[in-house]
Amino acid sequence: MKSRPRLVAVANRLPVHRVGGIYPRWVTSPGGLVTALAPIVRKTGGAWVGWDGSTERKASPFTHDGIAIRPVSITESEVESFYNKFSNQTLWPLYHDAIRTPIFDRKTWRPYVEVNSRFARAAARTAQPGDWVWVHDYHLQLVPAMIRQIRPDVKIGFFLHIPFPPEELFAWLPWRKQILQGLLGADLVGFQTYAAVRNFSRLARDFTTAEGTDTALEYEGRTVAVNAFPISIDFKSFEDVARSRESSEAGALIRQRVGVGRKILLCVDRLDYTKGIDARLQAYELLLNSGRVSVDDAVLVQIAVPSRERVFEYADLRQEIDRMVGRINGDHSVPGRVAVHYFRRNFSREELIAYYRAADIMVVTPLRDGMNLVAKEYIASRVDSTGVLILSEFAGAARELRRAVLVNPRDVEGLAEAMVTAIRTPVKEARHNMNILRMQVRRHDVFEWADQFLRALQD
Ligand code: GDG
Repeated sequence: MKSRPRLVAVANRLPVHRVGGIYPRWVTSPGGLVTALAPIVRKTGGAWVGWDGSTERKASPFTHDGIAIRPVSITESEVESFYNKFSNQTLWPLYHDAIRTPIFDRKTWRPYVEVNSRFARAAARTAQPGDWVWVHDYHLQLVPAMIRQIRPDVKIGFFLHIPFPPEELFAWLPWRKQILQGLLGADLVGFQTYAAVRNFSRLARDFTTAEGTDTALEYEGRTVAVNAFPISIDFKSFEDVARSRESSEAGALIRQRVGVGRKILLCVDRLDYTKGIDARLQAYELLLNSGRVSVDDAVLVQIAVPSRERVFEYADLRQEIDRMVGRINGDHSVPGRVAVHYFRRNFSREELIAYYRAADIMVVTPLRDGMNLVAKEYIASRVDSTGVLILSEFAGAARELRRAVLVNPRDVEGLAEAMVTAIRTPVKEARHNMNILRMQVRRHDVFEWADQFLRALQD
C-alpha cells in the first residue's frame, strides 16, 4: 500500500455517527466498508464524503481520527424520495431479481439526480489534483460521470455492493441509459461477481456507445475497466474476538440456555425480503411437521435486525415473519424447548460472535445477495474448525465458499433436506470442510479486497 495517492471515499453514509445528548460527539460506525477503507483513507491523508444520517442540521467539515470528514446534507423530503423510494423501492428490488415489484415513479428520479449531484460536487471540491476518488453503491451511480465532468484530472473508481441485474430486468428501468452513463464515468467499475460484470458490460454495449469486451469498454475516447472484486471481512478481528475467553464463555452460556443436547441452527440477517428468512422458516416448519426433526433434536435461532422500517415492503415482511414464528412456536414448542428463538433487534458485535461460536449450523439463504458477509463472519468465528454452513447459491459468497452445503432457497423441500444433511454431518467431515473454508476467507480478507481494487485502479 506504499505511496498510494490520497484517497477520497464517497459513500451514502459517513464512517462516523453522532452519539450523546447534551454533549454530542462523533464515533466510528461499525461495518465492513469502514473497516476496510478507513485505514487507507487515513494513511493517505484522505477524506470521506457522505451523509451523517440526520436531516436536522447541516454538519460542518471536521477531522475524525485522521480522516477529513466532509458531510453532505440530505433533506427530510429527499430521505423519502431519494433514499426510501428511488434507492430502496426502485433500485434495490430491481437489482435483486425483482423479488418485490420495483416502483417506477418519475417524481423520485429528480431527487436522485439532485442528491447524486450534491455528492459529486462535494467530492470534486474535496479532491486535490492527483487524488483517487472511490464511489460506493447503488445510491450514487450517477456520481462517477458527474465528478468527471467537474474534475477530469482525478482517477475515479466505483464499487457496487449489490448484484447488477441481467438485461431482462435492468431494461425495465426508465432511466437505464442515464444510470449506465453515470457508471461509465468511472475509470474502473467493480462488482461482487463476474456475472454482474457480464451483465453490466453487455448492457453498456446495448444501451450506450460503449464498445469492447466484458472487462474493458471503450467509451467516449477512454477505457473503462470492469471487473469482479468479491468483498470480504476483517478475518483476524473476528477470529481474535472469537478466541477470547469472554466470547467462549458467552457462547457456552448460549448453548446452555437454548440448546443443551440440541443442534443450534443460526440465522443472522437484516430484516430484508432478499434474505430468504421466510423460505428457511418454511423449510424448518416442514421438518417439524413431518417429524423428521423434533424440538428435542434442534432449535432455530433467528436474529433479524430491523431495517428500512419506513418502507412498506419491510413493515409487511416484519408482520409476515412475526406470524410465521408465532405459528411454528404455537404448533411445536414444549415447556423449556422453544422451536424458534426470534430476536428482532440489534446485537453488539461481541454478542453476535458469541452466537456464531454457539451455532452448530449457520443457515444463510438469501434469494439474491451481492456477497453476504454473515457467511464469512461465521467461518472466521469458528476457531475450533467445527460447524456447517448452509449457503444459498444466489449469494455472491457461493462463488468462493464451495465447501458450504449449497442450496437453492426457492426449493423449500431441498432446503429442508440440506438442514437434515447439515444436522447429520459427521464431525470429521465438517471439520475438513470448515478448515478449507477458513483458509479461503483468511487468505481473501477485506484488506486484500481493497488492495486489489486500488491496484486495478492504478493500471
Ligand atoms: C450489502 C449487500 C454485501 C447483522 N446483524 C447484526 C449485525 N449485522 C451485520 C453482520 C454483517 C452485516 O450486518 C450484514 O452484511 P451482509 O453482507 O450480510 O448484508 P447487507 O447488509 O445486505 O450488505 C451484501 C454487503 O453489502 C457488503 O458489500 O455483502 O450482499 O447486500 O456484517 O455482521 N451487526 C451487529 N449486530 C447485529 O445484530 N453489530
